Amino acid sequence: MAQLTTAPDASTPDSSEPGRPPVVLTIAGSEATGGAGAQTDLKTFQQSRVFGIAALTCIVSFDPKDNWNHRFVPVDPQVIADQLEAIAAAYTIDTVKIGMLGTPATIEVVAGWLADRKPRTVVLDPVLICKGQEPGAALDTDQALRRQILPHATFVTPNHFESEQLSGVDDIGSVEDLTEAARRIHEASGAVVLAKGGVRLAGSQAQDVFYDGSRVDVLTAPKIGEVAVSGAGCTLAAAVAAELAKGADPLTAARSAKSLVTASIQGRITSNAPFDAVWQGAAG
Ligand code: PXL
Repeated sequence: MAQLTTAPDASTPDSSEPGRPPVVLTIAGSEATGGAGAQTDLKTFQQSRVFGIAALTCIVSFDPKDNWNHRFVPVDPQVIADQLEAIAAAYTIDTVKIGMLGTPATIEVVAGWLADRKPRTVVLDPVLICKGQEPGAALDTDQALRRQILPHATFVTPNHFESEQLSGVDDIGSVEDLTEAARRIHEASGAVVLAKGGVRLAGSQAQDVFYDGSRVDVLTAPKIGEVAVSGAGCTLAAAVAAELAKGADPLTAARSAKSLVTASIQGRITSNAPFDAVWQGAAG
Protein backbone atom coordinates (compact mmCIF):
# COMPACT_ATOMS: atom_id res chain seq x y z
CA MET A 1 0.00 0.00 0.00
CA ALA A 2 1.58 3.27 -1.09
CA GLN A 3 2.06 5.87 1.61
CA LEU A 4 0.69 9.25 0.69
CA THR A 5 2.56 11.72 2.79
CA THR A 6 0.85 15.04 3.21
CA ALA A 7 3.66 17.47 2.62
CA PRO A 8 3.59 20.74 4.51
CA ASP A 9 2.10 23.42 2.29
CA ALA A 10 4.84 24.91 0.22
CA SER A 11 5.27 28.54 1.23
CA THR A 12 3.18 29.72 -1.66
CA PRO A 13 5.29 31.63 -4.16
CA ASP A 14 3.59 34.77 -5.37
CA SER A 15 1.75 33.42 -8.38
CA SER A 16 0.88 36.96 -9.47
CA GLU A 17 4.59 37.78 -9.94
CA PRO A 18 4.81 39.59 -13.33
CA GLY A 19 5.70 37.21 -16.15
CA ARG A 20 5.35 34.11 -13.99
CA PRO A 21 3.49 31.40 -15.91
CA PRO A 22 0.83 29.27 -14.26
CA VAL A 23 2.11 25.82 -13.21
CA VAL A 24 0.15 22.91 -14.68
CA LEU A 25 0.66 19.29 -13.61
CA THR A 26 0.03 16.28 -15.79
CA ILE A 27 -0.44 12.89 -14.14
CA ALA A 28 0.05 10.61 -17.12
CA GLY A 29 1.97 7.78 -18.71
CA SER A 30 5.10 7.93 -20.82
CA GLU A 31 4.72 6.88 -24.44
CA ALA A 32 8.30 6.46 -25.51
CA THR A 33 8.00 7.59 -29.13
CA GLY A 34 6.63 10.94 -27.99
CA GLY A 35 3.35 10.82 -29.87
CA ALA A 36 1.10 10.59 -26.81
CA GLY A 37 1.10 10.71 -23.02
CA ALA A 38 3.14 12.91 -20.73
CA GLN A 39 5.61 13.90 -23.46
CA THR A 40 2.71 15.26 -25.52
CA ASP A 41 1.24 17.04 -22.51
CA LEU A 42 4.53 18.77 -21.72
CA LYS A 43 4.97 19.90 -25.34
CA THR A 44 1.40 21.23 -25.27
CA PHE A 45 2.02 23.09 -22.01
CA GLN A 46 5.17 24.69 -23.46
CA GLN A 47 3.31 25.68 -26.63
CA SER A 48 0.52 27.13 -24.49
CA ARG A 49 2.98 29.16 -22.41
CA VAL A 50 2.41 27.47 -19.05
CA PHE A 51 5.05 25.83 -16.84
CA GLY A 52 4.51 22.09 -17.24
CA ILE A 53 5.40 19.40 -14.72
CA ALA A 54 4.65 15.67 -14.81
CA ALA A 55 4.11 12.71 -12.49
CA LEU A 56 4.52 9.46 -14.47
CA THR A 57 2.03 6.65 -13.90
CA CYS A 58 3.23 4.04 -16.40
CA ILE A 59 5.61 3.44 -19.26
CA VAL A 60 4.23 2.40 -22.62
CA SER A 61 6.74 1.07 -25.16
CA PHE A 62 5.29 0.05 -28.50
CA ASP A 63 6.74 -3.20 -29.79
CA PRO A 64 7.96 -2.85 -33.39
CA LYS A 65 8.55 -6.65 -33.46
CA ASP A 66 4.86 -7.25 -32.62
CA ASN A 67 2.91 -4.96 -34.92
CA TRP A 68 3.65 -1.95 -32.69
CA ASN A 69 1.38 -3.29 -29.93
CA HIS A 70 1.65 -1.67 -26.51
CA ARG A 71 3.98 -2.96 -23.83
CA PHE A 72 2.61 -1.50 -20.61
CA VAL A 73 4.55 -1.27 -17.33
CA PRO A 74 2.94 0.52 -14.36
CA VAL A 75 5.09 2.71 -12.13
CA ASP A 76 5.22 1.41 -8.55
CA PRO A 77 2.37 3.11 -6.61
CA GLN A 78 4.83 4.30 -3.94
CA VAL A 79 6.93 5.97 -6.64
CA ILE A 80 3.81 7.73 -7.95
CA ALA A 81 3.06 8.90 -4.39
CA ASP A 82 6.69 10.09 -4.08
CA GLN A 83 6.45 12.14 -7.27
CA LEU A 84 3.20 13.75 -6.10
CA GLU A 85 4.73 14.46 -2.71
CA ALA A 86 7.71 16.24 -4.29
CA ILE A 87 5.46 18.22 -6.61
CA ALA A 88 3.06 19.36 -3.87
CA ALA A 89 5.98 20.37 -1.65
CA ALA A 90 7.44 22.51 -4.43
CA TYR A 91 4.28 24.10 -5.84
CA THR A 92 0.71 24.92 -5.01
CA ILE A 93 -1.07 23.01 -7.74
CA ASP A 94 -4.30 24.60 -8.96
CA THR A 95 -4.57 22.85 -12.31
CA VAL A 96 -4.08 19.18 -13.07
CA LYS A 97 -4.50 17.21 -16.28
CA ILE A 98 -5.02 13.47 -15.87
CA GLY A 99 -4.16 11.07 -18.66
CA MET A 100 -3.49 7.34 -18.61
CA LEU A 101 -3.55 5.87 -15.11
CA GLY A 102 -3.65 2.22 -16.14
CA THR A 103 -4.21 0.22 -12.92
CA PRO A 104 -6.57 0.28 -9.90
CA ALA A 105 -3.52 0.71 -7.60
CA THR A 106 -2.45 3.83 -9.50
CA ILE A 107 -6.00 5.16 -9.39
CA GLU A 108 -6.09 4.65 -5.62
CA VAL A 109 -2.97 6.80 -5.14
CA VAL A 110 -4.08 9.53 -7.53
CA ALA A 111 -7.62 9.66 -6.09
CA GLY A 112 -6.17 9.94 -2.58
CA TRP A 113 -3.91 12.79 -3.67
CA LEU A 114 -6.75 14.65 -5.37
CA ALA A 115 -8.93 14.28 -2.25
CA ASP A 116 -6.08 15.56 -0.11
CA ARG A 117 -4.84 18.47 -2.25
CA LYS A 118 -8.16 19.48 -3.86
CA PRO A 119 -6.80 21.25 -6.96
CA ARG A 120 -9.31 23.77 -8.29
CA THR A 121 -9.22 22.50 -11.88
CA VAL A 122 -8.96 18.81 -12.80
CA VAL A 123 -9.11 18.08 -16.53
CA LEU A 124 -9.65 14.35 -17.06
CA ASP A 125 -8.86 12.62 -20.35
CA PRO A 126 -10.61 9.37 -19.42
CA VAL A 127 -8.21 7.01 -21.20
CA LEU A 128 -10.05 3.68 -20.89
CA ILE A 129 -8.18 1.36 -23.19
CA CYS A 130 -4.56 0.54 -23.74
CA LYS A 131 -4.01 -2.18 -26.32
CA GLY A 132 -1.32 -3.93 -24.26
CA GLN A 133 -3.50 -4.47 -21.20
CA GLU A 134 -5.14 -7.70 -20.17
CA PRO A 135 -8.93 -7.18 -20.73
CA GLY A 136 -9.95 -8.26 -17.18
CA ALA A 137 -7.52 -5.77 -15.66
CA ALA A 138 -8.73 -3.08 -18.05
CA LEU A 139 -12.31 -3.55 -16.82
CA ASP A 140 -11.26 -3.10 -13.17
CA THR A 141 -9.31 -0.02 -14.16
CA ASP A 142 -12.25 1.44 -16.07
CA GLN A 143 -14.56 0.95 -13.10
CA ALA A 144 -12.06 2.45 -10.68
CA LEU A 145 -11.58 5.45 -12.98
CA ARG A 146 -15.32 6.03 -13.11
CA ARG A 147 -15.83 5.62 -9.35
CA GLN A 148 -12.70 7.23 -7.93
CA ILE A 149 -11.37 9.77 -10.44
CA LEU A 150 -14.41 11.03 -12.38
CA PRO A 151 -15.98 12.60 -9.25
CA HIS A 152 -12.87 14.82 -8.90
CA ALA A 153 -12.97 15.99 -12.52
CA THR A 154 -14.08 19.54 -13.24
CA PHE A 155 -13.66 19.10 -17.02
CA VAL A 156 -13.71 15.81 -18.92
CA THR A 157 -12.78 15.11 -22.54
CA PRO A 158 -14.11 11.66 -23.59
CA ASN A 159 -13.59 10.43 -27.13
CA HIS A 160 -16.33 8.60 -29.05
CA PHE A 161 -15.71 5.21 -27.38
CA GLU A 162 -15.25 6.72 -23.91
CA SER A 163 -18.47 8.73 -24.34
CA GLU A 164 -20.37 5.51 -25.06
CA GLN A 165 -18.80 3.74 -22.09
CA LEU A 166 -19.24 6.56 -19.58
CA SER A 167 -22.77 7.55 -20.62
CA GLY A 168 -24.31 4.21 -21.57
CA VAL A 169 -25.47 5.75 -24.89
CA ASP A 170 -24.86 2.95 -27.42
CA ASP A 171 -23.76 3.45 -31.01
CA ILE A 172 -23.22 7.20 -30.98
CA GLY A 173 -23.76 8.06 -34.62
CA SER A 174 -24.75 11.73 -34.63
CA VAL A 175 -24.17 15.03 -32.89
CA GLU A 176 -27.54 14.52 -31.15
CA ASP A 177 -26.35 11.19 -29.70
CA LEU A 178 -23.08 12.77 -28.63
CA THR A 179 -25.00 15.61 -26.97
CA GLU A 180 -27.12 13.12 -25.03
CA ALA A 181 -23.93 11.34 -23.93
CA ALA A 182 -22.36 14.65 -22.85
CA ARG A 183 -25.48 15.50 -20.81
CA ARG A 184 -25.41 12.13 -19.05
CA ILE A 185 -21.69 12.36 -18.28
CA HIS A 186 -22.24 15.85 -16.88
CA GLU A 187 -25.12 14.61 -14.72
CA ALA A 188 -22.98 11.76 -13.37
CA SER A 189 -19.90 13.87 -12.66
CA GLY A 190 -20.84 17.55 -12.45
CA ALA A 191 -17.92 18.24 -14.80
CA VAL A 192 -17.91 20.37 -17.94
CA VAL A 193 -17.88 17.87 -20.82
CA LEU A 194 -16.18 18.16 -24.18
CA ALA A 195 -17.24 14.97 -25.99
CA LYS A 196 -15.14 14.38 -29.09
CA GLY A 197 -16.76 13.10 -32.26
CA GLY A 198 -13.49 13.42 -34.15
CA VAL A 199 -13.32 11.25 -37.26
CA ARG A 200 -15.94 8.85 -35.82
CA LEU A 201 -19.00 10.88 -36.87
CA ALA A 202 -19.82 10.98 -40.57
CA GLY A 203 -19.31 14.17 -42.58
CA SER A 204 -16.53 16.50 -43.55
CA GLN A 205 -16.27 18.20 -40.13
CA ALA A 206 -14.65 16.99 -36.89
CA GLN A 207 -17.40 17.85 -34.39
CA ASP A 208 -17.10 17.98 -30.63
CA VAL A 209 -19.93 18.70 -28.19
CA PHE A 210 -19.36 21.09 -25.29
CA TYR A 211 -21.84 20.91 -22.40
CA ASP A 212 -21.41 22.76 -19.11
CA GLY A 213 -24.76 21.95 -17.52
CA SER A 214 -26.60 24.81 -19.20
CA ARG A 215 -25.34 25.42 -22.70
CA VAL A 216 -24.56 23.06 -25.54
CA ASP A 217 -22.07 24.21 -28.17
CA VAL A 218 -20.91 22.19 -31.14
CA LEU A 219 -17.29 22.92 -32.00
CA THR A 220 -16.37 22.16 -35.59
CA ALA A 221 -13.23 22.09 -37.68
CA PRO A 222 -12.65 20.50 -41.09
CA LYS A 223 -11.54 16.85 -40.73
CA ILE A 224 -7.91 16.24 -41.59
CA GLY A 225 -8.01 12.70 -43.03
CA GLU A 226 -10.24 9.92 -41.75
CA VAL A 227 -7.82 8.31 -39.29
CA ALA A 228 -7.57 9.37 -35.64
CA VAL A 229 -4.06 10.67 -34.90
CA SER A 230 -2.57 9.37 -31.66
CA GLY A 231 -1.81 12.16 -29.21
CA ALA A 232 -4.62 14.41 -30.42
CA GLY A 233 -6.70 13.59 -27.31
CA CYS A 234 -3.78 14.19 -24.96
CA THR A 235 -3.08 17.51 -26.69
CA LEU A 236 -6.71 18.62 -26.43
CA ALA A 237 -7.02 17.91 -22.70
CA ALA A 238 -3.58 19.38 -21.93
CA ALA A 239 -4.42 22.54 -23.90
CA VAL A 240 -7.77 22.88 -22.09
CA ALA A 241 -5.90 22.62 -18.77
CA ALA A 242 -3.35 25.23 -19.88
CA GLU A 243 -6.02 27.68 -21.05
CA LEU A 244 -8.06 27.27 -17.84
CA ALA A 245 -4.88 27.83 -15.81
CA LYS A 246 -4.34 31.10 -17.70
CA GLY A 247 -7.86 32.20 -16.72
CA ALA A 248 -9.97 31.34 -19.77
CA ASP A 249 -13.61 30.38 -19.26
CA PRO A 250 -14.36 26.72 -20.13
CA LEU A 251 -15.89 27.35 -23.57
CA THR A 252 -13.06 29.66 -24.64
CA ALA A 253 -10.55 27.09 -23.32
CA ALA A 254 -12.28 24.37 -25.37
CA ARG A 255 -12.24 26.49 -28.54
CA SER A 256 -8.55 27.45 -28.13
CA ALA A 257 -7.62 23.84 -27.40
CA LYS A 258 -9.44 22.62 -30.50
CA SER A 259 -7.60 25.07 -32.72
CA LEU A 260 -4.25 23.99 -31.22
CA VAL A 261 -5.14 20.33 -31.87
CA THR A 262 -6.18 21.10 -35.45
CA ALA A 263 -2.85 22.85 -36.12
CA SER A 264 -0.94 20.03 -34.38
CA ILE A 265 -2.62 17.41 -36.58
CA GLN A 266 -2.03 19.51 -39.68
CA GLY A 267 1.68 19.73 -38.78
CA ARG A 268 2.03 16.08 -37.73
CA ILE A 269 5.36 14.29 -37.94
CA THR A 270 5.83 11.01 -39.79
CA SER A 271 8.32 8.36 -38.67
CA ASN A 272 9.08 4.69 -39.25
CA ALA A 273 6.16 3.87 -36.94
CA PRO A 274 2.86 3.19 -38.73
CA PHE A 275 1.24 6.23 -37.14
CA ASP A 276 2.02 9.92 -37.15
CA ALA A 277 2.73 12.10 -34.12
CA VAL A 278 0.99 15.40 -33.47
CA TRP A 279 3.35 18.41 -33.45
CA GLN A 280 2.18 21.23 -31.24
CA GLY A 281 4.96 23.50 -32.45
CA ALA A 282 3.19 23.71 -35.82
CA ALA A 283 0.68 26.05 -34.17
CA GLY A 284 3.32 28.82 -34.47
O1 PXL B 1 -3.52 8.50 -26.55
C1 PXL B 1 -3.76 7.76 -25.41
C2 PXL B 1 -2.51 7.47 -24.63
C3 PXL B 1 -2.30 8.16 -23.45
N1 PXL B 1 -1.20 7.92 -22.70
C4 PXL B 1 -0.26 7.01 -23.07
C5 PXL B 1 -0.42 6.30 -24.27
C6 PXL B 1 -1.57 6.53 -25.07
C7 PXL B 1 -1.75 5.80 -26.32
O2 PXL B 1 -0.88 5.12 -26.78
O3 PXL B 1 0.50 5.40 -24.62
C8 PXL B 1 0.92 6.81 -22.19
